[in-house]
Amino acid sequence: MSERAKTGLPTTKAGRLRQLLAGPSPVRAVGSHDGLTAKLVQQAGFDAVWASSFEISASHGLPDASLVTMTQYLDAAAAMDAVTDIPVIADCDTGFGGPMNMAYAVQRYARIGIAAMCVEDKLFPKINSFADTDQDLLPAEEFALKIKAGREALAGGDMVLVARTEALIAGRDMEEALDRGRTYAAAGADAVLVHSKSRRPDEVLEFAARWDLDVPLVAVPTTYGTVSEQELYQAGFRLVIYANQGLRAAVRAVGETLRELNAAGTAHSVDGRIAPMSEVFALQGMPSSYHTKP
Ligand code: SPV
Ligand code: MG
Repeated sequence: MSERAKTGLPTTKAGRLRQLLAGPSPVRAVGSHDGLTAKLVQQAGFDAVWASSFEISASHGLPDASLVTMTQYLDAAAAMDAVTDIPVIADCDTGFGGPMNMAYAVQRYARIGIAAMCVEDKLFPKINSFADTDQDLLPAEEFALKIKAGREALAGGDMVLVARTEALIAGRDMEEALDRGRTYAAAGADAVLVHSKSRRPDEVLEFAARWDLDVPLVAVPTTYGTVSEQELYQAGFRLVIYANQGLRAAVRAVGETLRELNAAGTAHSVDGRIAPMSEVFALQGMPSSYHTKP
């Protein structure tokens, strides 16, 4: 028996995530799209990596609209998982199809040790929740079949299944959002993510106040970003996902640097605003004896 097994510490990242979700403070995850950004998330001190469909799609130069395939998402999550010690929560959109697709995806993700999968109740092909367009939902009972299929495919495995309702995003009322959450929990979800594009946290806080199950809630405070992690935790949220701040920082930084480089015509012009090679070497895990000056 391993030392960890003897001490009762979880031996899998899924087990670790389950332990964190039951802990005294919110689990904090940050969006990522590759090994490097996942390492940055870990290095900054967060608890988990959110393998974001928005970020992974953007990293391919594509809209977050079910264009990237399941195996591309899986490869991206695997790359993040392979170089970090913290759990990866894979954003799996609508589960890549129907219940059979969901079951297959769960088996593939579980086999490589991904800690959690999150699936949402929009219609396939889905489009990002903040796109300025109407959003269509799958009937709750049909989505519950995907959760059920995922749970069965896990066959007792410890991967965490997060069911995400887009009811509020799609303009449905609070009652429906709560009913959907309850239906998904009954179908086997370990946690329920209620997404909102409100500028204020009131919507998700009302959801949490009326949530009557012992199933942890998940929040993505992108638009209602003034709310604190502590307020969310006290309301009942156990996982807080900062979904895309890293990618948006990179887009801004790279764009500005390249514009400056283009205007100046010397590499030196941007030296002051970019990381030295040694910093990247360190992130890559290059042996320190190889580190260099630039
Ligand atoms: C993502 O990061 O891909 C998410 C969160 O699903 S959101 O972009 O808000 O839909
Ligand atoms: Mg997504």
